[in-house]
Amino acid sequence: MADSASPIGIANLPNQRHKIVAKRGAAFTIMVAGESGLGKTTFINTLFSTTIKNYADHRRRHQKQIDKTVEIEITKAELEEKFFKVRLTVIDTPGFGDYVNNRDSWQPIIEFLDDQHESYMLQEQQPRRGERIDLRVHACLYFIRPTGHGLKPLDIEVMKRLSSRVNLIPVIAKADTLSPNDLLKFKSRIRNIIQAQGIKIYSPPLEEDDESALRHAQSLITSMPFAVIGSEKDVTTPDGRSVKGRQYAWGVAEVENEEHCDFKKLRAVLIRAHMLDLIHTTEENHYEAYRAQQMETRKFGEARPRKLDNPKFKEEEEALRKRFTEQVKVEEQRFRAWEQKLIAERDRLNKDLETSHATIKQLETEIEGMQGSVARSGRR
Ligand SMILES: Nc1nc2c(ncn2[C@@H]2O[C@H](COP(=O)(O)OP(=O)(O)OP(=O)(O)O)[C@@H](O)[C@H]2O)c(=O)[nH]1
Ligand SMILES: [Mg+2]
Repeated sequence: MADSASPIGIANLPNQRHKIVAKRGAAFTIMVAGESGLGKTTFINTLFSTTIKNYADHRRRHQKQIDKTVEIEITKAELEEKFFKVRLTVIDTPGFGDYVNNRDSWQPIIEFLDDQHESYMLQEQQPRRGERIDLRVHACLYFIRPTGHGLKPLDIEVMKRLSSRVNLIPVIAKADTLSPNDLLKFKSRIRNIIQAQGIKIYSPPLEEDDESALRHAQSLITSMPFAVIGSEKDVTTPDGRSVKGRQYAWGVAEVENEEHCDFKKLRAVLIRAHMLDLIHTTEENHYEAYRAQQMETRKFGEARPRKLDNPKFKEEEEALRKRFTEQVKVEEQRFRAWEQKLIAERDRLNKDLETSHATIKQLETEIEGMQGSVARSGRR
């Protein structure tokens, strides 16, 4: 499936590492998250169907139902990339945002990520470290609703929490619903918000010594956040090709056409060019950060405190309470200002009324005066 034009990450590795990796293959775990109904499950099916050889034979094992996802689901598959085996695990999560209490709906995803670090850390502390069970997530794709406007406060909050735990890759869902122009504007808006909010997203490494890799990474960065189209179906284009895509009256939105969306770019980042970087940064940055933080707050070998006693959890609670109080204050101020404006308006209206009354009075006097003079001239 690798086309020769795109750089193959594995082949670019220093020899030593290349050998080790090629012999053992790699275990790679991807997670999808985001609001409900954005096509997360469909994306997973699309990824499997475009990367697994003989997918038709394995369809039943890998294809996921695209009913609403209601719990965290784990699917495994084996890919072969240029004589190199990848044990791919994909974690599908229930979409959030359609409950009254949004907080509860994404909390399990954060806990899942922490639990994997925790479980790996405990296994590392065992005297015999045999084959470990490792479900640490190497890349988390965060699906953004293609509104064309920006990010919701909920997106920002969840992305912040994800980005401190995992390599976060934001993606724009259902790219076929935005025009190319609107898509470009939307991308730049989202990049600005991400920067302004200080959300750390995954960025392909810029290797200065390899010109073509450098150019490739730069072009990836300018396309971020990747816009994707997902589809379970093969459809026929007006020029007679059978492709994965979505059929419309105007034609076909093709999954693997770079003019239509960034699916191929995203897949190349995940499966080809940057898989090892994603694995290493997970180990070196995110896992290390978790380990260091846990070491600070508890003694060696001690179990993780229950959620309620967890200082981090308390800290979050505290931050939330503070934000709530601040918001109430802001609302109160807004209300005061509004009240002031109303009072001023009332005074102005009262004044107007007074002036009108005075005018009416004066007019009445004038009328009386005129009536008086008419009566007088009648009598004459
Ligand atoms: N137009 C368009 N529709 C899509 C795309 N991907 C998925 N859909 C449709 O969106 C609907 C929801 O898709 P799912 O894959 O179930 O969405 P989900 O994000 O897994 O939803 P939850 O499991 O509820 O979180 C389905 O009707 C899909 O056919 C896309 O790229 N473009
Ligand atoms: Mg789903």
